[in-house]
Amino acid sequence: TDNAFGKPPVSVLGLGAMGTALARAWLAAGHEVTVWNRTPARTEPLAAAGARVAATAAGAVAANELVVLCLLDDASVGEVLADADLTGKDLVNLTTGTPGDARARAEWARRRGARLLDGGIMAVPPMIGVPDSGGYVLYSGPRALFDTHRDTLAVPSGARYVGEDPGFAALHDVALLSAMTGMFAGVHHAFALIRKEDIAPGKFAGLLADWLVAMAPMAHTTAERLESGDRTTGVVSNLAMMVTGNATLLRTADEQGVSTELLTPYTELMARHLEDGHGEEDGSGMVDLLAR
Ligand code: FVH
Repeated sequence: TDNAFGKPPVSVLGLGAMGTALARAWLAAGHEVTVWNRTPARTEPLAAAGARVAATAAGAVAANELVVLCLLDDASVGEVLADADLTGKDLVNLTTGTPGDARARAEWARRRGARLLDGGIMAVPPMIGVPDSGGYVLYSGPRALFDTHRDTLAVPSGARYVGEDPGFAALHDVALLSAMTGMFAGVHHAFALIRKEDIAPGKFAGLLADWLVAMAPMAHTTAERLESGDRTTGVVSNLAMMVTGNATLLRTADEQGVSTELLTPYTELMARHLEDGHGEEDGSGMVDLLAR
């Protein structure tokens, strides 16, 4: 039951870097928190901060209606909950997995009498419980379940609901992380280009970050092209020009003694799209090429 301040109690299973940060945030906000971790020593700092410690995962599940899982992977969720009575429980699974994992886990929970919200955490542990950190958690699953726990879920980080399909949080999460991976690859390639020159990485970093921020709104223009289907009206940087420009990127990498392993696959895809007759379009057609 809610405590005197109307704050629902929460069970947190999995006290790695992220689970610990989540449990601390709920404790700091005045929620009663019950914790469990496979390696019991990890519960000690939280016990010192006021958490109740369950001896077993089943005990932590039994303690509260709202049960948060933050484990290494989907397989560990299955293992940890194997012996727990999930009847009537509201599970919030913040363990990273694929959309398929989330859909299967939601059905698995339903068969065991529980409701499940899946969550994708767009934050690192130091951002948890920090207002305005920019972090948030994407949630998907039953809307009513999200609304029931919305205030509690908003404590560690912003809570953004992305749909009834239990796989959507994971899908959004992985899509964002995939874009981030491409950005990391580009950043590392850029630093490699200047590595052996008399250019201070610290000074270059400012230019690089500003440039990436300036280019980020292209996500919106891509979305507009995908939604309208119009790939050519008002194009300012067409594919034919970009493919020619890519050759300069590759030749510069050669001149600087930098591997082209990161750039080559994408430039080859762009060249293939050009050969298919899309030279007057912007780059949004690459989405169709990839999704085929
Ligand atoms: N940390 C981060 O930056 C990212 C940010 C975005 C979201 N991820 C996901 O969050 C999940 C947990 O990540 P984490 O950082 O807390 O991970 P670890 O510190 O490695 O802790 C892992 C916990 O999982 C427990 N565990 C692992 N396998 C099992 C198992 N078979 N049975 C029971 N528990 C298991 C582990 O227990 P122990 O090793 O302490 O006994 C930790 O509690 C994850 O999905 C990230 O992708 C974090």
